[in-house]
Amino acid sequence: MARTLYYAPGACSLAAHIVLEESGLPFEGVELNLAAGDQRAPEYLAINERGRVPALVEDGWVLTECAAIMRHVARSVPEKGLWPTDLRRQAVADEWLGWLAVNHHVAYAHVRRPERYTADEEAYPEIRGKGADTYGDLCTMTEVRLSQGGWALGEQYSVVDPYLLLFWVWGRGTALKFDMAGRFPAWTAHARRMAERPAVRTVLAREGLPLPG
Ligand SMILES: N[C@@H](CCC(=O)N[C@@H](CS)C(=O)NCC(=O)O)C(=O)O
Repeated sequence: MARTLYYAPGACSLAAHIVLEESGLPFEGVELNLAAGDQRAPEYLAINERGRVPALVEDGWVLTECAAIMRHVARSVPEKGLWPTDLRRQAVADEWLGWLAVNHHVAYAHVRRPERYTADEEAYPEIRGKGADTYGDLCTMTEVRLSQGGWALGEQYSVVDPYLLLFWVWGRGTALKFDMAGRFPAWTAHARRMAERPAVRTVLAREGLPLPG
């Protein structure tokens, strides 16, 4: 099967990229430059009319939305255990994916893309500031959830963990510059454990991102 992942370095596609690498499925990665507007090029809009990454294409079939791609890839390789089999564990995995997608991602969008939330450029600093505060609050809640160590679902590594790494990377990044190790030590320990995984190291290197330190 021909399988292609459209991604941008350091974007939310990072999580799907890691899950695909963990899956062991063969795929081609196509890198988009969001700053240059590749996502709005007609060739890409023909794949994802929303003009966003990630997009996964399997033999011409297109799937978008990070969480959906991660679930689909994980379920395609049940032997890897990236998606739990136990019903309640599945529910908790869905709980994590939904919570992260509608809270962390949206708070971060206020920081990076204030133009989505107001037409008034003078309001950008306030929207960015409030988005950063909200992101910090969400990080604190994440820290509490991860304070018992292990992976998001306990002993079982799953698709939730790469998604968590994405939001840790964004917290560390230039837009937020959070002291992740100082403020969120349990989450940072999780990020460091992630960095021991060969698939994670491969993808971080491919996307030009430093390892969690
Ligand atoms: N709900 C989508 C959001 C996708 C999204 O917003 N992707 C961003 C990168 S993190 C993007 O492509 N931005 C390009 C733009 O806004 O022009 C998902 O979870 O996949």
